Amino acid sequence: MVEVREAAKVLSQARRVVVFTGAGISAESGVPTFRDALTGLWERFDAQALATPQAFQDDPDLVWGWYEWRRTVIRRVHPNPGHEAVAAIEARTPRSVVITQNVDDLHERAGSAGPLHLHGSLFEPRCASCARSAPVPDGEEPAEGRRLAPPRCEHCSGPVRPGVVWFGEALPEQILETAVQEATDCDVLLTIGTSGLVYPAAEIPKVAAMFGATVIQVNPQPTPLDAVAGINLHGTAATILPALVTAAWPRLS
Ligand code: BJW
Ligand code: ZN
Repeated sequence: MVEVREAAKVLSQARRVVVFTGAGISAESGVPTFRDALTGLWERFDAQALATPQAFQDDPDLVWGWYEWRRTVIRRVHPNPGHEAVAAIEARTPRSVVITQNVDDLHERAGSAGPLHLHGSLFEPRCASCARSAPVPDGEEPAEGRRLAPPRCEHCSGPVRPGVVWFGEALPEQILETAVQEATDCDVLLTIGTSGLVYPAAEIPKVAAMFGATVIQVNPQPTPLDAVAGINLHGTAATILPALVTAAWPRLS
């Protein structure tokens, strides 16, 4: 593919690379994307309505059960060649950083060093009342899912909530600030598997483009970021990214 060769050339010459990822990079590991239809117990619900402070307040067992079920799914799956290629890009580029919207830990498990989690993590529950961190529960959830009462905080007995950023909540200030700074400083921003619909995260590729970086997008579907990307690679992360790494660093692959 001509575009892969062109992207590989730009990537191999870059000194600072930002890799910006969304749910699509984990899809080929077996993790449903955020905008995939929900299944099982949550079939008749909309993810965008469940991922809110209001939903947790109205029905904590439904929302906590959904997040525990998702954490079980993630514990059972493995990073795919897309995550591995991202770690390879990091290892081959003098200055690089992974900024992810994902709440899974598949970048870490593929060997990426300290990805910035803009929307939090499924592995950092905290008290909804006093904000102290809470232990990650042990159990495994059934495949069809279930309602589950959130544990109680051992300090104040408040309900424990997932350590993720819901709609209407602020992103972690320091992480967002670092991410924006990295976007202003990079030569190349690689945006992978995101619909580019959720703000302020979706600003990050736009900031990079505005500050002169080449934006390379990997996605099988069109997104609003097509307009920002100088190079659009239409395909899946687990197919395109290993090919991109091999083309960029043929002697190291
Ligand atoms: C593949 C593939 C394969 C498939 N390979 N690709 C400006 C304008 C309009 C609205 C707003 C605005 N600023 C803020 C807002 C409101 C709101 C928002 O953005 N709403 C929009 C929906 C309109 N934003 C917020 O509320 C944010 N907070 C905020 O702004 O606070 C202000 C504030 C300041 C100070 C004090 C208080 C408040 C918070 C946003 C938090 C988002 N959180 C979620 C949930 C996290 C927990 C959970 O997972 O449950 O984060 S929402 C959800 O969307 C999740 C994701 O990280 C995020 C992005 O989704 P992503 O990753 O792009 O996934 P999908 O499913 O959308 O797309 C997958 C893509 O992959 C597709 O393109 C596929 O084609 C592709 N794909 N297979 C490669 N194999
Ligand atoms: Zn508490």
